[in-house]
Amino acid sequence: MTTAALSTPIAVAGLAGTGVLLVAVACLGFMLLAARRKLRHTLGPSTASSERHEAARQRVDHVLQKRAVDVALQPVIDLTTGRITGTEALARFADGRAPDIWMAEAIETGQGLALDQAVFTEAVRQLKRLPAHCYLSVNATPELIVHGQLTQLLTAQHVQLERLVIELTEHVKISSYADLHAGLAQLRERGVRLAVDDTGAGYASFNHVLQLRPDIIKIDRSLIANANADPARRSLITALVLLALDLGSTVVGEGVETMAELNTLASLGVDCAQGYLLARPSTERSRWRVWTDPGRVWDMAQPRIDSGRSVMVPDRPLV
Ligand code: G
Ligand code: MN
Repeated sequence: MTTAALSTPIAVAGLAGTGVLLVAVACLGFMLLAARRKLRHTLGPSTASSERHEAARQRVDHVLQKRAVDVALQPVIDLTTGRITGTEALARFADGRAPDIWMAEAIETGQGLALDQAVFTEAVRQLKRLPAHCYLSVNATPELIVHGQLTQLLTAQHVQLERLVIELTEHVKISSYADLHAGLAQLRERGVRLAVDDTGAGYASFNHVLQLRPDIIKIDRSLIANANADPARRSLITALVLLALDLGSTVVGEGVETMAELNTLASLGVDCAQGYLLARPSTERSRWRVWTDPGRVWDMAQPRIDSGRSVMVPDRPLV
């Protein structure tokens, strides 16, 4: 046998061996890929998104540990007297992101209720900074009312319950009115007032108001904006004013930005207004003192946008 004759089968065998090896490597590759995919499926999000998740969890944790949330107040003004009736507490975070974004992040990391409780606690603490003629209105989610043990929380903080208003947003769908009623009953029996927030913007406004029979109906800015130029918006506002009359509720128009909107609300019988036209929300205690001064009256003919300097006007009746 020649060398050539000998080497051919060896070469063939060699080639076949390389082929098997390649197939084996490819198979192993596929198996590894499949295993990784399966692992990713079992373990949840990819590394990048689990890092994001962990960073979010730490951010929320920091807020919870350090109580790193500030409270801005915005006055609610009686349209017939021009006097303050109360203030709404709004959460403000150091990074400037909106409270809704923080809340969504906390829900994702399983800290939704904890953040809700922390923000609520920080907000109600401000009541002691306000004089007796002012209520404090604090936003709450249905989840917080059902599971937040608010009665215990408020009792522990010695909050004057008859000066507290809880605003329940209309944006969130209520899964059980029975649970919500049970949670609210405890608070309302003790003198806490209930406001339906964002009325007219969310799910089934009228049904929500009928179910809850709130002390205060807050009309959403989406109905207020340009109501002066829109008969349909004015009809809806009137419908809410009539409903409020039957329920014995007070009506607050939210997000009032122009004189035309303010005059429209007054002419339709809305009781109170809140919005940039009257004062922007502020975290400055000195401004809270100016707003809540018993002598302070907003001149409804010229409320001026309150952008840093509070405008004091003489204490005189409005016409
Ligand atoms: O949904 P709720 O009513 O809680 O929302 C209050 C929000 O509306 C706050 O973030 C507050 O800063 C904002 N806000 C208050 N007054 C005005 C206003 O006149 N115009 C607008 N666009 N937003 C306002
Ligand atoms: Mn609100």
